Amino acid sequence: MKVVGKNVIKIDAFKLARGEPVFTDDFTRQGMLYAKVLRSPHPHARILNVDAAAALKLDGVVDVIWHRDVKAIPHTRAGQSYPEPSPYDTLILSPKARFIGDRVAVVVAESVAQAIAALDHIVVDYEELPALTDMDQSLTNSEILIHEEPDPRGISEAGMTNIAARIDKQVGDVEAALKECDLVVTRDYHLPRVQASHIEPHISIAWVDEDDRLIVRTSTQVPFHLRRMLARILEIPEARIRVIKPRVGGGFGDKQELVVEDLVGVLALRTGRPVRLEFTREEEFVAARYRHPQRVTMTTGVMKDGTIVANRMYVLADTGAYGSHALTVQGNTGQKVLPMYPVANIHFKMDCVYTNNPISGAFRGYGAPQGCFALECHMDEVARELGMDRLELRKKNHIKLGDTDPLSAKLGEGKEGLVRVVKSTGLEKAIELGCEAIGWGNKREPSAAHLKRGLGMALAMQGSGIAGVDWGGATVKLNDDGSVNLSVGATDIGQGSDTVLAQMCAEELGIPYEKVIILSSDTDLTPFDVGAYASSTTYISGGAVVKAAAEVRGQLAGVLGSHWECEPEDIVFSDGMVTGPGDQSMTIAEVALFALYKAMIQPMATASHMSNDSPPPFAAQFAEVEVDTETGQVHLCRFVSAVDCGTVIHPKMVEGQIEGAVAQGMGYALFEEVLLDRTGRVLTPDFLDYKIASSLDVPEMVTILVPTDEPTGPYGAKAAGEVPIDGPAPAIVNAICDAVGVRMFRIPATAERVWRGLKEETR
Ligand code: SMO
Repeated sequence: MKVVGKNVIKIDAFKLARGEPVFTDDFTRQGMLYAKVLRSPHPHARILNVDAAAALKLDGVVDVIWHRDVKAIPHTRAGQSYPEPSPYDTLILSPKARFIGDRVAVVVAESVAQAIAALDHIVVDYEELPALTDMDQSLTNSEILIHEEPDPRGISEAGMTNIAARIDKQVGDVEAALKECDLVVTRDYHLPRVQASHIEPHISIAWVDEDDRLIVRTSTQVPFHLRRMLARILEIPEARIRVIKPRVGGGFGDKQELVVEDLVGVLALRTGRPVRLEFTREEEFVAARYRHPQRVTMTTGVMKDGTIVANRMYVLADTGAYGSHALTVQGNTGQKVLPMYPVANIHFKMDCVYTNNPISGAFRGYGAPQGCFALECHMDEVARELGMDRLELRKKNHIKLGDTDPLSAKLGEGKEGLVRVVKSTGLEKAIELGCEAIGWGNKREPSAAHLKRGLGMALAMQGSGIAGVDWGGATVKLNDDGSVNLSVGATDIGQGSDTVLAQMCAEELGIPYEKVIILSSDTDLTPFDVGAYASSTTYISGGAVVKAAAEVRGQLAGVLGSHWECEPEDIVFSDGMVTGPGDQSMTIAEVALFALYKAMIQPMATASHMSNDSPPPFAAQFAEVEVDTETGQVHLCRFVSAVDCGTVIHPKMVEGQIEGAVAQGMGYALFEEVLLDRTGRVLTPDFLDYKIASSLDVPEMVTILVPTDEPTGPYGAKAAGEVPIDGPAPAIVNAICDAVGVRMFRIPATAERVWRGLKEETR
């Protein structure tokens, strides 16, 4: 291949390096107003009245809205395909506040400072209600109900309990199987609340244009879902809405959600002026989304020879005040994780409960990081109790080529009945190469007497899009000079999808990469795409690009076939040249001129692509740590990721995805945790108290790509964006246990927690 698999220059590299105005924030409109949200100081309270008279008298204040001013149309803010599997439990502005930080009123003013000043002058009359901030209490308590709406579509047991979503699915018979096992191991694993911490916050600008249309320029992963959702909740036709996604500075799932767009939309329609709303970092911690905190109970039944007979996973998760992604994230905790060991008896059960805590949602891995942590720590625990090598236990039981994912038929995300069969896997090879790179089996000496060294590993799998649900469109149009316009609904959020889609387009047309001009994610100008989530873009949107480009190539071959009097199939497109079976040959530019001015056709095609498959990418990840036996401090020395993402379209960008995931996964393992007090107030709303890994923290990282050829993927590609986030936390925690014999059932494994564990060990 000429372009696919090459480290071409990232398509937005130069404009970013030059600091061009590419982000939402770089854009302004004349007469723009600034919005600020007044947030609830109470975890649970009725909003009886809002008196904005004093605020409205202040300089520059244009408007203040609260729930009386907007129509109550229940919806979900989760950016998912219609019909969304998340409960319709949310209003633009609600008569009830359900967590400290919930929206109460919104101010718009001529400046940010004036909007902030006005917040203090709004008088709210609250009726405080008892609150639930503990998920165990929420599960059993039916006195305090967080959601009691009359028509809460999609809430599992609305009006009776606080359960937002539940799943209970079984393959085989786990209870019976456990009775036959030589050993049964049960453990609880505790996962913290963590924030995606994308550097660009949520930001949107909306205005009504000269044609009376609402234009929303926003930092999002889901422009087309937003258009659909906004039309419904703002009660204007979709035809009157245009969503434009500029360059996005990171999303990680936190922007697979309608977080601010409804407010700028409402206010632009009300005031007739452009309105801008940008979250502060504090608001990101209070009012954006978290990876769901969970407690995962794993039970594994195993025979003496290490054959796993049964696996049971029970998940209790905290969705916070609203249920965005409650069902599907927790579904993935089982569905994307348990198939790693495709045993005959699997039971997956989960309860996801409302609490009066801030809202959980999508965050890279979408439930799998929690499940993978539990399962892969548990495999080490099972191996230890069995007296078997932990690598051998995994090798004996992990999923192999041709194996069926036993849960997929019962647990499709939104679509049941699609059975997943592994058609490509590099997992064996990844394990082998990863072991070699980390030096598995010959631990190095610690660098000082008070330090102990340990090695840990974890296996991970994910999906490539949502089978039977995700789809995208692409349009390819050839220009006079042999360049092409490629327009896609797919959403580049910094991960580089514009680049890989342009590469695939160039490859298919046999033209240089530089000849592709890509436009993505503008609901007026590009075809539909579900957006950037579920690791779908390379696999799903890439499929659409390849189809559209192939069709344009076919059109050109047809035209040239009659001109050259040869079979279209015998015409070859390569390196910007088009050659026939004889000595006929033209540059792609000459072909374009011929098509446009002689044949008088516009070579152009639009294609759609979906897949009933979601082939898993695989990862084998390995950590080497040093633990300070005096302080409990863990130093991550080296981290090895061996990843099978099918055909690698752009090696450097995949390595970047993997290294970024290791940094994020390291934070999850060792220091990231959003702390709340008993009332659900965020105690760590900034980067002073909530630390993410910086370049000084990250270890030596070794990244090994283990390409396979996925038969259902474009050029054999699978996904890469999420799978490498799953393994770091369990690999690191397994390494800590290997070093000092302390099993961390709760992450992050802070120095204090490890130190406490060490004290207990020696007692
Ligand atoms: S966590 Mo992603 O937006 O599927």
